[in-house]
Amino acid sequence: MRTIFIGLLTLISLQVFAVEPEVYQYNIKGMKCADCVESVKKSVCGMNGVGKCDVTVGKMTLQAADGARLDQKAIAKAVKDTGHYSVKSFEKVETKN
Ligand SMILES: [Cu+2]
Repeated sequence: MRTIFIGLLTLISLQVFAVEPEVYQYNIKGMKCADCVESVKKSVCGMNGVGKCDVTVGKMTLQAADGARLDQKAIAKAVKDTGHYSVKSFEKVETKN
């Protein structure tokens, strides 16, 4: 009986802490072609805390790696340091459970 109770408690707390990784979408200024996409990919997709990384011309979607959060300051800096690009705006994408 006690074991079942503890098992149930564990299950409940796991549900509470199983946070979906956050997803953000970015508008990026200055991107014009596939080379721009490659450059931005190179500097952002391998960053610490970045899981899924999808880059198209002018747009980027990032999903945080498991248990990590996206460091918006570091991401904006990485985009800027790539060359003539900058994060114009970004917003959180609602993910369904
Ligand atoms: Cu380009």
